[in-house]
Amino acid sequence: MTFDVITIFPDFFRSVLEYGLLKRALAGGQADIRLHDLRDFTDDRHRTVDDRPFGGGPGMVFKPDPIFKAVAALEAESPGRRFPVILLSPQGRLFTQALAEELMRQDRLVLICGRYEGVDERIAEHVATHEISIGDFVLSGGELPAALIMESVVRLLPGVLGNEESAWQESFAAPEAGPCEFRHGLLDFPHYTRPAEFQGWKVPEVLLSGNHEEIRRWRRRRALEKTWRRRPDLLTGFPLSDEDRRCLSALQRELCESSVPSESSKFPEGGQHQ
Ligand code: 9D3
Repeated sequence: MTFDVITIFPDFFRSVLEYGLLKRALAGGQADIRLHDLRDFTDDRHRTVDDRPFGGGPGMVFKPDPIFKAVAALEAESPGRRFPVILLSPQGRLFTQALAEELMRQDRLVLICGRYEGVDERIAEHVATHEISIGDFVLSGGELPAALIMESVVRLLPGVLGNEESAWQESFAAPEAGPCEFRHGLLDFPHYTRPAEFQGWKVPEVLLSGNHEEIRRWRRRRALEKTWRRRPDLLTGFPLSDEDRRCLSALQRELCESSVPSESSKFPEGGQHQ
């Protein structure tokens, strides 16, 4: 899969590409990431990519022409083929695992990284096929979002995770096939490793018991509990089994009867922290 990234900071991506999963996918030939300096698509001596906003206001806006030329040059490389052209912007649709799974089916993606106050709207209207945001927080450009999207898409490609199964399981398996965050709508259960006691903090007894049926039930219960407390939005529309329902009502009773501190009381000043 080929990613073409259009940016004024191509060097920004070097470290991301030189470590871990993306490095491995590049070396293994499952992914190819090409960096394009937006300034190479300007005509003036100063290699100008931005200008003042029509209508006034603070800051600068990316001019449409260099971005248009950069995308046209990429399209000219594979005439007649269509591929997604993604504009990263705070106004975009929210990036999700479902979108990563959709994008993974493409053999080529173009990612346009904006900066400053934004990008001339005609790019979103006439050049980009998708406009994507990675969340409701303010960044200063689309470079980190582009790197994030590449990471999440590349790890789904066959052969990248080493374990051929895990990518398959997460992206194609039927909902009943096994535990997986997001797709199956539950947060993960807690994980522990040795030592069984650390600083006086003990690993839950059940995990040392060797009773696999009990371990499975405990994990399911903890996943449900964490999701219910922290991300109740994920439970709407989630297919709960009878066992899940019993588990959640038991939890509800427990929380009503005892005075177990709620998740938010760890943060006295707010309450909305995740
Ligand atoms: C003054 C209004 N700002 C919007 C909240 C302007 C503005 C903020 C940040 C304009 C551009 C940017 C740069 N951000 C991105 O390019 C960006 C982004 C982000 O800031 N958050 C989440 N996802 C993304 S994708 C691209």
